[in-house]
Amino acid sequence: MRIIHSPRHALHDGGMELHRGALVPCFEMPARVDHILAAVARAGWRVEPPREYPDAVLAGVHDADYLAFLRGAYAQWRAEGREGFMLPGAFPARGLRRDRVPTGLHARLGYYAFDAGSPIVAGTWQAAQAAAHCALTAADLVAAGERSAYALCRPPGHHAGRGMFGGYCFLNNAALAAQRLRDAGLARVAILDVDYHHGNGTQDIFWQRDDVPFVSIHGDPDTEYPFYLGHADERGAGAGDGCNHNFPLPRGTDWTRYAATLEQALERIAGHAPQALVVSLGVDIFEGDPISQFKLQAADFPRLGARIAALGLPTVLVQEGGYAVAEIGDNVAAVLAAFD
Ligand code: OKP
Ligand code: ZN
Repeated sequence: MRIIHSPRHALHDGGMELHRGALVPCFEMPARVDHILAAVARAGWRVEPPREYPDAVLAGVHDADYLAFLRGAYAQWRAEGREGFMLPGAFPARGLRRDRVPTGLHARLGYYAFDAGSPIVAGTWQAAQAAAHCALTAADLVAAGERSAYALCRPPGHHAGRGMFGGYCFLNNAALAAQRLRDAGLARVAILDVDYHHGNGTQDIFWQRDDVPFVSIHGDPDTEYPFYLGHADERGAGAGDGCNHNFPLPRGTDWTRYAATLEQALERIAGHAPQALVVSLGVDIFEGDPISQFKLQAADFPRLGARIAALGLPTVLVQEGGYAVAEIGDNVAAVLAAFD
C-alpha cells in the first residue's frame, strides 16, 4: 500500500470548538495522525511525502473567492491585532443576505463557515494545503497505474463545499482526488463515503454532475451532524440527477445492518460503471468513537475493506474522521490491508 503523508498537518492545532454549548479542544487533533503512522509502520508500509501542486489545482473544486479567504484569513486576523484561533459567531441563515460577500473579516468568517466547530489557526491553510496535496498525489499514483493509494489527510475534507468550511474541513481532499482522476482522463470516478457524518461538501461539489457519482452511508441527519443534508431523497440535479445516493442509518447501527446497506451502496457504485473509486475513509463508525453512534467493532474493519476492495476498482483512500484516537490506527490499517 502506498501511503502519502505530510508532517505539515501538525501546523493545524491549538483551536477550540463550540461543542454542546462549551468551548472544548477539538476532537480532530494531531495525535490522530501519530496513531495512524504507528499502525502503518507495524504493517510494514513505507510513507511517502506529497508532491507539490499550484493553488490553481484547488480551483477545480473550490470557488476562487473562498480560496482567497482561507489563504489570507489568519494574516488579516493578526493585522487586526487579534491572537489565538478564529471561530465565527454569526451565519447568513434564512432571511439574511447571501448574495453579497461582506467586507469585514468576522463577517466573511461567518459567511464562509457553516459551524462554530472548525477553528482557523496560523497554520490551518498550510496544513489544509498539505492534506490536499496528499490526496492529489495519491490520485496521481492511481492514475499512473497503482491499484490503490492512501492519503493520510489532516485536516479532513468531506464537509468542505465549493465555498464553505465546517466540520473540521477546509479543502475537500476526496473531491480533489476525484477531480484529479477525471483530469487524467478517466471518464467516471465514483466516491464512496463511509465516514459516520454525511459528506455534505462532496455532495455539494458534484451535485449537478454525472461524471462523479457520490454514494454515502452515514448517521441519519435528522439527529446527526451535519444535520441539514444527507437524506435519502437527495438524488442530484440537472445532469447529476440520479448520481447522488444517500443511505442514512439510525444510531446504534451494527455491522449486520451496516453490511446490508453497504451491499446496496456498492451496487449503486457498480451501476455507474466507474473507472476508479475514491473512498472517504472515516473510521468514526467504530463503536468507541466519542462523537458518533454506530457500533462497528475492530473486527468489522477488515470486512469493510474486503467488501470495498472486491469492487476491483483502482482506489484512492482518503482519511476523513475517526476520534477514538487509541484505536484509529488499527481500524484504518485493517481497511487498507484489504487493498494490499
Ligand atoms: C467531521 B468528520 C460543532 C461541530 C460538531 C462536528 C463533527 C465533525 C465531524 N460543534 N461536531 O465527518 O468526521
Ligand atoms: Zn465523521
